[in-house]
Amino acid sequence: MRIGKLCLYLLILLTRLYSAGVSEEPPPLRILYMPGVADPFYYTLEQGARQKAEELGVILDTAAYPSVWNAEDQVLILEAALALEEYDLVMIAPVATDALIQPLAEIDARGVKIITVDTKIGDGDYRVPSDWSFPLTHIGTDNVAGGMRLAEYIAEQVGERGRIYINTTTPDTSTTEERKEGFVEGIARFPEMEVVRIDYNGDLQEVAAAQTLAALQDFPDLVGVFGSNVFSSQGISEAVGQTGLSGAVRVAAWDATESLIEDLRNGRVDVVLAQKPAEMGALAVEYAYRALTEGRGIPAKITSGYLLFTPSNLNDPGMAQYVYSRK
Ligand code: T6T
Repeated sequence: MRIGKLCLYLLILLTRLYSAGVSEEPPPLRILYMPGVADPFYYTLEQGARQKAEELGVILDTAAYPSVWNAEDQVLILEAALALEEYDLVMIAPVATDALIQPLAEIDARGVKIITVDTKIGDGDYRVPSDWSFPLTHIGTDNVAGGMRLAEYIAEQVGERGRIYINTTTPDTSTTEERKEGFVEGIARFPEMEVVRIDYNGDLQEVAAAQTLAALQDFPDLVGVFGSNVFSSQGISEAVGQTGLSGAVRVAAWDATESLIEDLRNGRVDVVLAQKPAEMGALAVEYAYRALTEGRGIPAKITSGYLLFTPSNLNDPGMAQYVYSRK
């Protein structure tokens, strides 16, 4: 009889120990989002990430939005946010390919994983071991392809002939450099077309506007201009509008802010490339979850989509969803 009771007690004890062990849920994944600058693109990226985080039970915090595009500011804001809370992973749009390598490597060495969204560090290839191959993955637009597509569109608009101006941000912003390269390559396919000047605006709209006004004066026969991101394109649109050259000078804009879509509607801009920042944000959270919660392997590079807004599809019902949210 005593043996029977002993066995019963042992069985109860083992069951309780087993159920205690099994029922312990792993703590929720904690992700910190570090945007590049305060603008509708990064705000829309955050919206997509937040929606996916809610679906997966992930805790997502956002660091303060930098007011200007600057590596020192971004690192200071990032480190301040990391000092306040423990995170499993940082999803960041690094504002400089080289300056952010060391600060992010130190964070990675502290056990906080990194995913880059939109912009990259180093050459962006995280498969080949290097000083910058530590991020789990990169998620972003195919910027070279988008640049080439806009060049083709503008070439078609101007009869495949004439002089073109490009206004972009900084030489160490991976995305806008890729767009510029794609656009230049695209224009080079048309023997009667030529890029006559490329200006860097430091991601400041007022600088982009002033530079564009100067280019329009220096090259009165310009037939087209390309802006490689939100502040470049909005600055170009401002300048072309001021000079009354809308229509005479075709404008290829990058990023579907409400302002640029309005400019497309009023004829100041001829085509707008819309990235899918919400998709970018959602993919970053989803792949962080796959890697760190589910322990699955993930690709070193994931490409999110883009599409063109043109006067002919601007009012199509399905397009409104691709306009970036206002910050
Ligand atoms: O075009 C986006 C982003 O893709 C790029 O990396 C930097 O500029 C924007 O944030 C718009 O300001």
